[in-house]
Amino acid sequence: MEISILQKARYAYKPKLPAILAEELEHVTVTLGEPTEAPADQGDLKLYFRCTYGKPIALIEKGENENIGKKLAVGVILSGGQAPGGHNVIAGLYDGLKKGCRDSVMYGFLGGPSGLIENKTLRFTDAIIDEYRNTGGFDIIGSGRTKIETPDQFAASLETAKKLGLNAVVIIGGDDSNTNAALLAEYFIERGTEIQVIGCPKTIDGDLKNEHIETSFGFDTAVKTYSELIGNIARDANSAKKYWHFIKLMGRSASHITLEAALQTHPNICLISEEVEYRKQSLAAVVETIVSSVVKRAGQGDNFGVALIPEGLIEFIPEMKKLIEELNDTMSVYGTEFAKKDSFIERLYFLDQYLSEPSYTLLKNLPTEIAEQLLLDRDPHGNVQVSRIDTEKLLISMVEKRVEQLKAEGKYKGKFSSYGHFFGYEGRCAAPSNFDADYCYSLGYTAFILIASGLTGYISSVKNLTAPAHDWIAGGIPLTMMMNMEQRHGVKKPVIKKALVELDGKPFKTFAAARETWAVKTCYQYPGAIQYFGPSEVCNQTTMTLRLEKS
Ligand code: FBP
Repeated sequence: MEISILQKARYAYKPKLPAILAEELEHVTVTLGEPTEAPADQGDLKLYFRCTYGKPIALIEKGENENIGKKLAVGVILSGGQAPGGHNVIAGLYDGLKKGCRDSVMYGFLGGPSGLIENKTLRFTDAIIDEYRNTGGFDIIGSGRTKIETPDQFAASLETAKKLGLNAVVIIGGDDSNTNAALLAEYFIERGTEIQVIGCPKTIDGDLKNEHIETSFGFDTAVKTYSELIGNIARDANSAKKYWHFIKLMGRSASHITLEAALQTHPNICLISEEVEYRKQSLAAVVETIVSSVVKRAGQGDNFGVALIPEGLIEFIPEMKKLIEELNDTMSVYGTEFAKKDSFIERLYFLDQYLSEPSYTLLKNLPTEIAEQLLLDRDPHGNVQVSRIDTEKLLISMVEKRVEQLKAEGKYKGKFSSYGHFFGYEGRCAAPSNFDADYCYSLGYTAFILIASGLTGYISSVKNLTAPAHDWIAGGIPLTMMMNMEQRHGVKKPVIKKALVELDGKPFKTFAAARETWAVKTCYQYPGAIQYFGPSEVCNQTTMTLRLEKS
């Protein structure tokens, strides 16, 4: 197969490791701190995690480690949405494992957690790993969104692990997948086995982070990719001066991607879902925010602009949130009956019986296309699939109506022409930036040290990420330390808390201090493409979000 020159060069790239991981491995060990506590619901969590609750934080340090050289068998799973760098987590884990003992073996579970349940595997070789080093995508073994939740699924997972003679399973995933990792770790101990489970923090959404996990991998590359595209569109808008571009950006619930893209590109409008919810802004109020910029810019002759919209916005607008909750509840109870309704009108009639009056009226009055999208199948967690709702189109149509109204009242004399875009899948499999390539490789390598040190129920952690990789700090965080109890499908369950945008955090405040200027003036930034080779300040900088949070 023909491969591009860049790809060849990326194969040869040697990811940078924290200094401690570049040591000879027999001189690397784990030191354990004090027992830890979850931030909330400790009592309930102790019941769920009788064997694994409250373990100490593990720090990788210099020291003798006789376990490192033991022969091990490890299985790895890529879980959930793709994120740049996943292949490097696998490569780091593999290289660590093989450096520890050449006879160790590593399996990849095909298609996500279902591969573990159904025992579908690929046994890695040097040649396979080499073909995927520093590449984007999850295609080395594929990913999936199956949740290991029924007793049969847990039992089947254990059976597979036993059949393969595994010492450990590594789950590379987001908050839900790492919650699963914690439950599996507990289950394996309860069943009297020594099979360990280690998680790795993945998601472009950037919402798996806390004091110990500074960022999830993939966020850096995905946002840089979107920011390049937004910058290109902004430059086009400023060249042609005739279109407003409404750009919806991925990120299921949290607006981290949109906020970071705004910090990188300075759009005229950037909506932050968490703020909309905090201010209890209605759909009409959100539209008014955009219209105000459209009108002011038209007043100075600028009939163009760029507006960024987070994918999850719709679920944070109070009246929409209520409608979606009622729809989710109705579908979870009457889903089979609902699925039998062939036409949109039939579905509406059906829902009239179960929705509250305001929700039903709202649904009826939405553009039909949007209403139909709200009624699509739910994801495996019972949630509406926000990436399939054209929020940008909804806002465009509402802004259009409003400016027409203002025109009729003589309050607006501009021209409003628009384009809608959705950037999501464009960024999830991009070739990882140097930051993500290094970070992911270090996470995989760290996961190996945690396994070789006999730990289970931990997530691989690499910190101090705004410093050069040499100074990064590697270790393991007990998963129960990141959990609380939340209502899921009417039942309280342990979950890792999603990190939403904090309105009193530096990234949001930095944006908020500039946005009034951006709304009126044209001051776009054009970040350009990710650079892989060149000066460190061009190639190795991570996101502004992380730099501001750490400053
Ligand atoms: P993860 O949380 O699994 O990393 O997935 C994130 C995401 O990319 C969201 O931003 C998006 O809403 C969703 O996945 C799309 O899901 P799908 O890949 O199933 O279309």
